[in-house]
Amino acid sequence: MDWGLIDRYAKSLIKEAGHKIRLSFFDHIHIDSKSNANDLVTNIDREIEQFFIEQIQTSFPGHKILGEEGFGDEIKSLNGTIWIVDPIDGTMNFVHQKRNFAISLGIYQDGVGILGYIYDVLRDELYTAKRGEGAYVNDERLPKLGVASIEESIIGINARWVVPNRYIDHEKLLGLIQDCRGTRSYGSAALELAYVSSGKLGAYVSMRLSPWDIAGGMVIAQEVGAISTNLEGETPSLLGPEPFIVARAGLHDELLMKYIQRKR
Ligand code: 2AM
Ligand code: CA
Ligand code: CA
Ligand code: CA
Repeated sequence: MDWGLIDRYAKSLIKEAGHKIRLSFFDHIHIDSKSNANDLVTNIDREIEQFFIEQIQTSFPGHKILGEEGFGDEIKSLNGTIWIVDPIDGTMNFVHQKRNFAISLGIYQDGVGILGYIYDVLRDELYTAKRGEGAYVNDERLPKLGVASIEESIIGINARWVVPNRYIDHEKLLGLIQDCRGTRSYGSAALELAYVSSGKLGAYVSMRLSPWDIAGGMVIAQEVGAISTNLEGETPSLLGPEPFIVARAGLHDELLMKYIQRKR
């Protein structure tokens, strides 16, 4: 497999998709809701996903594609070459703020993440990584992450996980809110993964993320030494929704041992 070629192709697709999204700001955007009133999707999410799928299918007919909006293949195993794409991660931000959203893409070979991309469309910042060759934001290399304590870390977390919820013991999580330096919620899982990888956040925690939210970011995180798991400390399966934690090495252990426990 010529991963260099695939990498160059993926980057050009993402840049073109980003350009299309920026142009869409001048058009009327049609908004629908999916699983609930706050779970939004627009015609742009669908059009961008279809753009990726048509291009990838034409150029790499043997590859499979998993996309959030369902235009790709039905994926039951990670065998083969799979492109996992979220055309707009942070749709609510796209609709309400026209910023703080990203395109996320991960390319996996037999379950192993080879290439990862997160494109902050409005800032024109492309986070990339190639397995074993490091991670970058645009042309700048991201350094390996050093150690940091909870007390000196900013944690990315949505307030909905700190109120009673069906996934975790929220009172333990309140301890984390008290002990850490501060919390942020950006509303785009992909960007929050990019921020952990580039040292802007110590960790990011969410109780329900899907493969397309994390597939690109996990490849980037791995290259800077950040650890991505579910609540059991296992690598996410990328076959369905799961709780997700990404953090610097030492922080990750402390989060799972002390603060984040599955509800019994
Ligand atoms: P999305 O914008 O692509 O749907 C919001 O906190 C983050 O969680 C976004 O990255 C969002 O991705 C993701 N997310 C995953 N499942 C979601 C859901 N059911 N409703 C809203 N956001 C969801
Ligand atoms: Ca969505
Ligand atoms: Ca998403
Ligand atoms: Ca999305």
